[in-house]
Amino acid sequence: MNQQSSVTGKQVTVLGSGRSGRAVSNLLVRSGAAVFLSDCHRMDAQTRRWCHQRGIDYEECGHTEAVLQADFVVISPGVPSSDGFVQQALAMDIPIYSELEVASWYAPGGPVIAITGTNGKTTTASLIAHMLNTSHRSSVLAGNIGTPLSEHVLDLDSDTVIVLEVSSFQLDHVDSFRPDVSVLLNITSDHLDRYDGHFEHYAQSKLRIYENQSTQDVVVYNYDDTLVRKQVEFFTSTSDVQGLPFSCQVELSQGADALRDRIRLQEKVLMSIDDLQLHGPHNVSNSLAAALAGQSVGLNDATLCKSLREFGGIDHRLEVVRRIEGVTYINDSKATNVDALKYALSSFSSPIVLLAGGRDKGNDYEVIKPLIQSKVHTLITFGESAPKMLQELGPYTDLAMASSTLDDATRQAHQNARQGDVVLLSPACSSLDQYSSYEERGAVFRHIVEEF
Ligand code: UMA
Repeated sequence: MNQQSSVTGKQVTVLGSGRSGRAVSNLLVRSGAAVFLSDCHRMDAQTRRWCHQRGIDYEECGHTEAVLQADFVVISPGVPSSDGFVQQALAMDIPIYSELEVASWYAPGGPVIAITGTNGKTTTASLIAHMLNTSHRSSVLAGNIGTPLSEHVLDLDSDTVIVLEVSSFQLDHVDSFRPDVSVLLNITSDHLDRYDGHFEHYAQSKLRIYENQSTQDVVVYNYDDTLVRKQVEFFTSTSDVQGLPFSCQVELSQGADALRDRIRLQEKVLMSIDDLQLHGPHNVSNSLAAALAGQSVGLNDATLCKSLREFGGIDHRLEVVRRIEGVTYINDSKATNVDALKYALSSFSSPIVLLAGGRDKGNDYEVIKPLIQSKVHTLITFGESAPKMLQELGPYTDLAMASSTLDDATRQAHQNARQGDVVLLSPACSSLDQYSSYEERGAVFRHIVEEF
């Protein structure tokens, strides 16, 4: 089953009634399927009403055997593959698809650009969408960034460029998903709690972004990430897919590079690195990736340059909230893993008061100890992981303390910051111990800082 036409008359179970689950249920019902929506928690009244209005059967407060009465099962990104019923469905040969897979069956035929990576995918996807807007190309930005593709896909024209931020969870159950341009930014440790502590399983999931690509398709990849380079170069050497590398470390005869203050595309100088609106070394990489993806769907150099000069970044990612008495407050709530914290610390030359903590995802803090030692004078941890982070990272700073909440931690930071410091919220953990999302956590931080 990999075509929308095969959906009509089918019995489909959808696991999870969040944004993805509701959007894909709607898509399936509109295609003539009978949908059974199952959630492990209580649904709110609005969702129950929504189901009644669309003739969707549902169960709440737990998945039951009923989910197995299906021709296929669609899984929301937040539902782990280790779930007992997912395992039973697999044992019974009931196909399991991610929401992204199902939505992709309905893509009307315009180019699809799919971006994945541990870090930088939201910024890169947003930058590509900005480039397309700058050139007045019809485009839609969807996926892990917040709006599932299922929500949009029936309303798109055949020339609309679909820009997708794709998470490993969304790739776990793809089957025929085939982007025209895939972008692989980097793969470092994240979400190990979902992959039984196995980095290789997480990496394999990310690499699935290009598994169905074929002639005339393109993989844009980070040449500086050894794992990514080896895997993609093996794939492109054994297929008709074109590999387009980008690097901030070596000059490349094909692809994009950024060295000695110049950004080059296919060996031609595009602009100066200093002209990028985005800051930080990781954003130079993201800009190269976006430029190659934009070029692959026909954008010209003038459009790429203009967009790279204009694009100032996204909310909650190294966002300057306010400067108070010489102290700069930065909201990097989107940094939900150790690598993202590493990028954030590398982006500032000023002394740092660091606010970090939340729900630990099996984090290994070893890699950031040298950066903590050289850049952070005060560490304030908060949330569920506060004791672990204090114990592991505290010895590498002048001052370290734990707070139970972000509110307390931010006030402590305000008291301890000196003129010229950066107070950086870059948690390295998910927000789900105390908030519904990293956006909510970032908004709380902003609000506290704005009240100072
Ligand atoms: N649920 C079950 N069974 C389970 C687990 C959860 O029924 O075993 C239910 C929950 O009770 C809840 C629903 O599933 O009702 C939630 O589903 P979900 O967690 O998949 O959330 P969605 O609202 O569908 O949001 C998802 C992505 N969430 C996750 O990947 C956890 C959103 O990414 C994404 O924006 C959205 O689809 C649209 O594509 C968020 C995220 O945190 C931002 N992503 C991770 C990240 O960026 O690191 C991968």
